[in-house]
Amino acid sequence: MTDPVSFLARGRIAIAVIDNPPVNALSHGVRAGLVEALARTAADPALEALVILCRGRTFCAGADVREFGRPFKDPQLGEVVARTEASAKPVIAALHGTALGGGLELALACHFRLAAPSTRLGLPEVKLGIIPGAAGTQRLPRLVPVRAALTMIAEGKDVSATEALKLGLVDAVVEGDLEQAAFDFAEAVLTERRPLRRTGELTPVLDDPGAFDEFTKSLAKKQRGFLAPLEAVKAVRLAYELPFPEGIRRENAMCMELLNGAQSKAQRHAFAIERDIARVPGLPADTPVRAIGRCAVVGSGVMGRGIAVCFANAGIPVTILAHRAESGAAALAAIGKIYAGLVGRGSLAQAEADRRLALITSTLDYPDLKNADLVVEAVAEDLSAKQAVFAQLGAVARAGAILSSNTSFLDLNALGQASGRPADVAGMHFFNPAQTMRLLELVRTPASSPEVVATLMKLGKLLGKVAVTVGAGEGFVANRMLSRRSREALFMLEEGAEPSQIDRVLTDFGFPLGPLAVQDLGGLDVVLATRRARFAQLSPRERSADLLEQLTAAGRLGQKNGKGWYRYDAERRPSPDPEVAQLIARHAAARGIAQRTLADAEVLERCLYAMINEGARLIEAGLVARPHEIDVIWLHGFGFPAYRGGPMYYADQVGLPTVHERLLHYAAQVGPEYFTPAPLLARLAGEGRGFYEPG
Ligand code: T1G
Repeated sequence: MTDPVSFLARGRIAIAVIDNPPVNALSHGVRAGLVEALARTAADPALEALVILCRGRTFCAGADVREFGRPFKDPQLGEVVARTEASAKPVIAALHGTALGGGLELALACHFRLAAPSTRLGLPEVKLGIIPGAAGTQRLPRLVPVRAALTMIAEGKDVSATEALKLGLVDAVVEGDLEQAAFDFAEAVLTERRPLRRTGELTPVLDDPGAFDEFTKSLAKKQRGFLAPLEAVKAVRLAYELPFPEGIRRENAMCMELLNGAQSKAQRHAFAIERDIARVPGLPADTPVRAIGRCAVVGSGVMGRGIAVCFANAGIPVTILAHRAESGAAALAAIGKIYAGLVGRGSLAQAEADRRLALITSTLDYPDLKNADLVVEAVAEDLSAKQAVFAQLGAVARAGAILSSNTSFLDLNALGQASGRPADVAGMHFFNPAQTMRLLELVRTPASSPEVVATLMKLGKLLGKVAVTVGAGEGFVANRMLSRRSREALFMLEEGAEPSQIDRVLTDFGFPLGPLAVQDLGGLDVVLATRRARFAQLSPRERSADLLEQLTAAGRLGQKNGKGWYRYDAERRPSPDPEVAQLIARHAAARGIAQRTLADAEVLERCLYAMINEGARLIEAGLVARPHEIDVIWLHGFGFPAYRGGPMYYADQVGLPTVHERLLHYAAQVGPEYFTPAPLLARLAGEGRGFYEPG
């Protein structure tokens, strides 16, 4: 392992070059190398300034998350930044890529900072469940207004180089050769005898005292249940109240407490597994991928439009095949509205919106898809309709084109057969709205070629999605586990729980919305259609639990028409509806189901453990390779709170012996067909292991 920090001199300018792929994390070797570079610069009278820069794609992107969870080896980052700022000779940071976390903290301790135009600068520690721990919360407020500091630190939002220049966070944005620019800047600092500006010696100006309360209130809502954002507000406030040395001591103590806490461990787990799933077990890393230069979407409905926008956003031309001219025109108009909304909200420049819109065309004719490298079918969830589409695609698509379906549960093997080229077929299950939901379930059949899987995984990342490869079982993974939670919610409603109790228990757990509010949001008619499609698999009690049929028959479709499980006011605020309570009571009475009061713990356990048990079955069946994919799906597709790590990680924290015991309890109470522990779960519980330590 070569030293990750090399030290060289150009005349009177020393240069410390960090080269620690993939993101120049501030691992122990980098920290030690920086301390040595500072010492050598100080000791050599011929050297009068030090430039710190990085090779590769980015300046230091933070502390090395792989070192977390065990004692940090000296020199710790706090010492490195302190020595940097204390240097008697000017230290200049040359930033590019993503200067994040400890990387930005290192730069803040430098006396001057330059940035390449595309640099992003941030302190995203709260996303890992911690706060900056190397004086970031104390130095940043000494350079930028308090609201900017709170946005960057408590919300974890990064800023561009241009914004950083405006804020006073960097001294210059430099085009061209960054190293040369940094060298020239250092020479100028010496020639002009510029005084060293030590950030820690600056006095922060509290330009908006009300910001702390405002951020605390908004974060308590937006980041409900997360500890770190609120701690970050407190730490920033200390910068204005305490002397710098005391402020950094308090900050570091707060950071370490969070680092050792359950929330950060879960959020670091979430960070790690989101990257682990990019390596699909059994798929060699060097599997060839196919070029995807042109796409097509069959179907001009909501999902087809959203999928087309995903491709255009990634700069890929896309043709929408509509079945009627007016629906093609309607789709393009709707997509125009999507982009107009982004421009209106300031999220996208008009020129960029126009560029992306120009990439999207529509047609009525299948032969127009003959040059597509990938076609995604997004017609109605009707197997015969989809089979007809795949038969057409199999006839017109060019050899080697990938044929995909957005189906959320129908049989992809049948679609592969219909196409006549099953090796080129796999599912791309987008989540509504496709253009914003990050989760993408890539569904492989036994016939799907490895190239197709590798190509779609790479494309998923290009689309900015969290792409998860799963097998083509009933309901795949996401909806298969969701259906178990929905089943238990229906059963508990029949037994006496109210919609508001079920939703409160799950939102108190950390979900943004409860299961029934989610159904109202998506539309009870949509949920009913999925139920009907799965009807053959339902047990007699599930079929008899036809509350959705009754609600939709009573004209209750959810938020879309103001009433579903709840009644909604003009601002779509929900309130319990006595009509629903009466409907459920009549339903239960007609089926002779005794009513009782259910404890919140039962509501939570039946919803979560039914899902976890199904997750274990999915792993046993080989429909997912590991618990990683399951947790990523639930974290990114269904709002499972990141500070709990995902259902399978959460089960490990509860302890599988406990989960196993509760499953046996509910198997006796609700029925063995619903809660008999999956053999994998029973085995791991018996051996005292977890899903993440299968041995
Ligand atoms: N430490 C170690 N490895 C890291 C890493 C890190 N901080 N960041 C990324 N990697 C690895 C990642 O696991 C993956 O590895 C590869 O780099 C590419 O990552 C004291 C304590 C930088 C924007 O929170 O946001 O500093 O899977 O797939 O999409 O206050 O990674 O290839 O083997 O994400 O181009 C603060 C976290 C740390 C930044 C690049 N810093 N990283 O995104 O690539 S805490 C962060 C990111 C801290 C101090 C505190 C992103 C990225 P592999 P990738 P990307």
